[in-house]
Amino acid sequence: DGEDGSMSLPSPSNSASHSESRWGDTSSYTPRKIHQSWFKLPNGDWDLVNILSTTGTESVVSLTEGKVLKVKAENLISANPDILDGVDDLMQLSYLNEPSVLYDLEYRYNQDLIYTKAGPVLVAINPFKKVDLYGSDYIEAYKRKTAQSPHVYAITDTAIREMIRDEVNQSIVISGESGAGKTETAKIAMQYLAALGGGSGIEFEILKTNPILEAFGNAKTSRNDNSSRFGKLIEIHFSETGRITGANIQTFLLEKSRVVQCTEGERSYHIFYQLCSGAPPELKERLNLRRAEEYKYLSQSNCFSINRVNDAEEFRIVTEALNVVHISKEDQHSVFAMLAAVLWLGNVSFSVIDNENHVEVVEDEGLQTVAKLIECDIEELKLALSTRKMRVGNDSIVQKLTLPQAIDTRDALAKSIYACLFEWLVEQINKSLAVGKRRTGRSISILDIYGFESFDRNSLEQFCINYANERLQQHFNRHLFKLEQEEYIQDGIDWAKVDFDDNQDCLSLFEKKPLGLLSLLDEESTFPNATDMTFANKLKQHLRRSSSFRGERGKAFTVCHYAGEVTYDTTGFLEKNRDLLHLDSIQLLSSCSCHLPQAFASNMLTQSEKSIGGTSHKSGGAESQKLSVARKFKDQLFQLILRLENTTPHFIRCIKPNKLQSPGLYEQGLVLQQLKCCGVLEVVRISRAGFPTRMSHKKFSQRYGFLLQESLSSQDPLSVSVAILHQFNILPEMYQVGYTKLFFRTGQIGVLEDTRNRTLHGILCVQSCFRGHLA
Ligand code: AOV
Ligand code: MG
Repeated sequence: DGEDGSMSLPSPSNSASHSESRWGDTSSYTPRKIHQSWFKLPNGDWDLVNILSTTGTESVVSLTEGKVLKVKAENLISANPDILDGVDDLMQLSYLNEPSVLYDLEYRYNQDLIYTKAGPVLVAINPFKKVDLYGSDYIEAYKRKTAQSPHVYAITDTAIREMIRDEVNQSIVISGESGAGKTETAKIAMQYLAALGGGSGIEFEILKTNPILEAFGNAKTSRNDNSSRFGKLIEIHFSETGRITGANIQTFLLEKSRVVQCTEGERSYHIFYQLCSGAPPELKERLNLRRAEEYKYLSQSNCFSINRVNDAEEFRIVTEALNVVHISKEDQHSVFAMLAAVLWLGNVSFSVIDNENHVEVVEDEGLQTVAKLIECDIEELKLALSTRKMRVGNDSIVQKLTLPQAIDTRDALAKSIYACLFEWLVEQINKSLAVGKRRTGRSISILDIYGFESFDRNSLEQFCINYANERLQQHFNRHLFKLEQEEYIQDGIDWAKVDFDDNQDCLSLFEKKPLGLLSLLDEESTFPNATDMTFANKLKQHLRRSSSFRGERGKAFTVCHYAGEVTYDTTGFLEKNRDLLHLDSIQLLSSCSCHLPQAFASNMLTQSEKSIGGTSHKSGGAESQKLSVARKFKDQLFQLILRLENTTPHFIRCIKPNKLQSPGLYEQGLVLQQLKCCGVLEVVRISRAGFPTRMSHKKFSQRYGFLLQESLSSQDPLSVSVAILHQFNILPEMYQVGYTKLFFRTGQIGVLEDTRNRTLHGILCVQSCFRGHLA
């Protein structure tokens, strides 16, 4: 090791002396990195090394930090020439391998170029800081097409144009794990749509739904300070002329358990803290509001604030937004009263009155305030929280609740009020954004769901979230791998199939009937005597043969998701899945004078009427029967995918560069894992090998046939097409002739179009000159 450590890149003259060029397809320039390669360091990172000499299967290399090593040649991976540093589409890389892709993205990331194309997919790496890439100047530049670099604006622009050109609804599907930047990306896309399609004013309302839904549906988790705890599809409608006419928001499964319990260091929904610190004095007094620290539901996780977030200021923003979407002042007050009621419910306590652990509600400030806020009779509230009416034959008896039962009843009520409030808000917003009667046109939908999650402890919430991501991954695979390749094969062109990680096995594990995770969960949820343990055992018994499933000790099991393995703890699965609210609680809500609890109650009753007739009279029939959580979620997901299938999709993949949520930190291993699990490399490989431009023989011969210099004996479209291709010397590797269509590589049709335009122009000139002479 005689090096002094000063070497970094080889000089150009140095590299020129190496004659064994491996750059077959890029020989038109002199690569400086001609003898540079990637070498994997013991810590897993890739280093760009210089090859000093090669003998047979071994090479002597010097690492960036100067050390000289002898390594096996097979451990070296080709690096791209400097000229390709930081290309904005991974398709342009000569060597498409993991380290090269990682390097390209990092090279760009270090210059705040957070967007890169991977063929048709936009890759966005979370900068975790403000980057100067947004705002009206940028929007204008993308609109005028003077800005070319990959951007959310660019992909959104394409969606608008294709919507107008093809008269087909579009979708922008954003995916990535928790904290990767999906919600921010969705907002950036909305900003562009609002700017281009604005004018009627409705666009302001659409933008203002963001702070509202984030306040009520986002919370701080250990992965993301502003983590979405619900899924969202916003469909924005346009007129024929490209103006926004309205919008509709559909939400999916809000994580309501967070309202009553959350892990150390996490927070409940933002709106609670905003209300506590931002409510003006008179509102505070009316709701008998205290500091967040004084509410049990909020204080249990020991986290009240978020760095760089001012909850009081956010409260002002949210109220303003509520005004914009036409939620009346009265309704806003009712909304805040419901929030305060939920908080005070958490402070309601019980005292044990006998040696069977039966309880009575303590009549204190908590209880009194709840009754006042939801406007119900305090005695009825006490009964609803501490007893249960049971039907025995034709008689009705009243049973006292035990302490755990009473706590569950109280928490279930709090969760229901919150979840109903969330649904009610979305409904009001939708009324305000409703597309006018004159539904003309097309739409662009933006999908932003909760990202893949794996915590130390994973429950039914993670189970549903990860299942949703699994479905979405299949949608992605279908469009970018399956449909694309099927079209080639159907039309009989010469195509070497590119393999991709199919996640069908994992999806089947969830969806198979009757022996899949979801079916078994539902089945077990209907057995009154089932426990989390019997559920776990059932899974292990029936699913152990699936390669995506692994039983664990005790009540746990592991699923091998496309994005990694997750171990779920079945504790609480059944109860959360049943999601029961006792009729006593529903009746309590309908007895309230305040219109919101009334609306919630009637909504719940309609839902249970609509549900599958299953009449389970477990504990005497005092529960409202409705669809299980998993079942409802699955139905919603199917509908979602159906809707998406009727659109032209545009995919954005968000990547989280580090787990600390901090700027400037790019962890290769973490990035690579995300690129791999969503198949970014394969997408690029397919796009590069593929033939993105297609035209039927007929259309092609009609469009360019007149350019033929020699007349043909046969006039069938195929012969004409082939003759055109020959006349224009289109290289055989640049196109393929299918049974019905011609397939071209990127850029090939351009030459023909130019000639066609020039020729047409020429003809017109000649004609007008000729007319000029005659005149
Ligand atoms: P997520 O939606 O993908 O997570 P977010 O969109 O909430 O992730 O992003 C997390 C945080 O990253 C944001 O709060 C911002 O601080 C930062 N961030 C993301 N994108 C940008 C950007 N383009 N510019 C600046 N900062 C950004 V989750 O909802 O947890 O799955 O469930
Ligand atoms: Mg989000």
